[in-house]
Amino acid sequence: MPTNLPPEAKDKWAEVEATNDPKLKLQKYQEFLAEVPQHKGTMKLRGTIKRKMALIRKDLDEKKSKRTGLRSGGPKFFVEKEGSAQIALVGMTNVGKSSLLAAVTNAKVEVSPVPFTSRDPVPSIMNFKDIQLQILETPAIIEGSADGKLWGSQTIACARNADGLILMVDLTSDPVAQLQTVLGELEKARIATSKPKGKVDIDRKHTGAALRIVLVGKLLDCSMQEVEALLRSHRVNDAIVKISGEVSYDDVEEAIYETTTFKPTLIVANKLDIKGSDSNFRALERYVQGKLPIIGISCEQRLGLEKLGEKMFNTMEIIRIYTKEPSKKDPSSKPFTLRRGATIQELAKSIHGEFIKNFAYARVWAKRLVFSPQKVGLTFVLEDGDIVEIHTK
Ligand SMILES: Nc1nc2c(ncn2[C@@H]2O[C@H](COP(=O)(O)OP(=O)(O)OP(=O)(O)O)[C@@H](O)[C@H]2O)c(=O)[nH]1
Ligand SMILES: [Mg+2]
Repeated sequence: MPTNLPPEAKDKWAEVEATNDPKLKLQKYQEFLAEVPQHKGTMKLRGTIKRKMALIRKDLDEKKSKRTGLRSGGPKFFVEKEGSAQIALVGMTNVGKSSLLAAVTNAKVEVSPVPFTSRDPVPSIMNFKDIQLQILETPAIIEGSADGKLWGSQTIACARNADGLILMVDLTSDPVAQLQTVLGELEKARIATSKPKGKVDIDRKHTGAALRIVLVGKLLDCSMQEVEALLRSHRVNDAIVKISGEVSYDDVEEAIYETTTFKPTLIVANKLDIKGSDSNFRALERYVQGKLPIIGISCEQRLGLEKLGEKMFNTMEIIRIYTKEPSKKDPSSKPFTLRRGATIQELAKSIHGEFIKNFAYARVWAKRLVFSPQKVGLTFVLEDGDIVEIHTK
């Protein structure tokens, strides 16, 4: 949906982008917002700005409390990542988020029939195979979370920062409606749960650097000239804009304000123990049509929990690589974890930057290879369970 911003708003946005001073930025956001007309086409944009302002305010508060030596009592927006992946657990209230955390990790959280019990993100580690997954319970989502209602700014910040999501629904009340609400809020916050067909990256440069548009893909409904005119009308005159995959005019306009981020998502449908919930589960499956993975569980009866680790591992597309030193007989028992499609290059990088510079070749042991070990180069695509020995010059 087009935002149809007036030129005054576009000028203000240029001022927002031009400053890195948090206080000034906050003020510029406010001024920008005052110029944004209130209609459906700008709804997402207004939400984005409010969230960005909340983040800056939070940052400023923290700095102030550090200076004064007082402990920051404010809400947590970011939780440090641990393990192979940070997975934000999102859902409406009372769906059983805390119950799940308590069931699969050693977190001490409050489970209660009272709505909105959890008001702060709570991280906890779940062991799976020989790796660890960090699950982060977030405050409940309601309609309006993306605009900052209740603890929305926190939940959205956690979801945007995480590597993936568990979207939890309660099977004792309409799960499709819950799914729609949560997906709606995520969408407003420019969090995509399915792999986007295209991507727009805007890398702003200093004044005078000129505008360069690099297209490696296809524009769906506009020409390069129109894209350039759009960017320039939003005062994007000095930047490298990378467009890859299939991208529409609206996608380009959205990227000016905030890039859409994709999070692999697993739907977890809880309370399968309650009578009648199986028909709700089937309705949910019909609605989702296989577009997202779903798992039915009961935290209370501990049903289906044994499948959760595997489902998350697959959804997150994690692969485990066991490295071996040339002088040693056995590979390390602790794997490096990467994402599906990763190559020797990414492995080398995650072990040590120096490895790439001095890389000679690697040897790989894997069941799928006819001969193991096989001598390979940096572009070799790894799979879960591969054993790799890197040789340097
Ligand atoms: N029958 C049944 N009840 C459950 C199950 N899981 C959780 N509950 C109940 O659902 C209620 C809410 O559970 P919580 O785990 O606190 O839910 P939450 O999503 O963390 O809720 P908030 O943090 O308040 O948003 C509690 O009364 C739980 O006992 C389940 O598998 N089956
Ligand atoms: Mg809770």
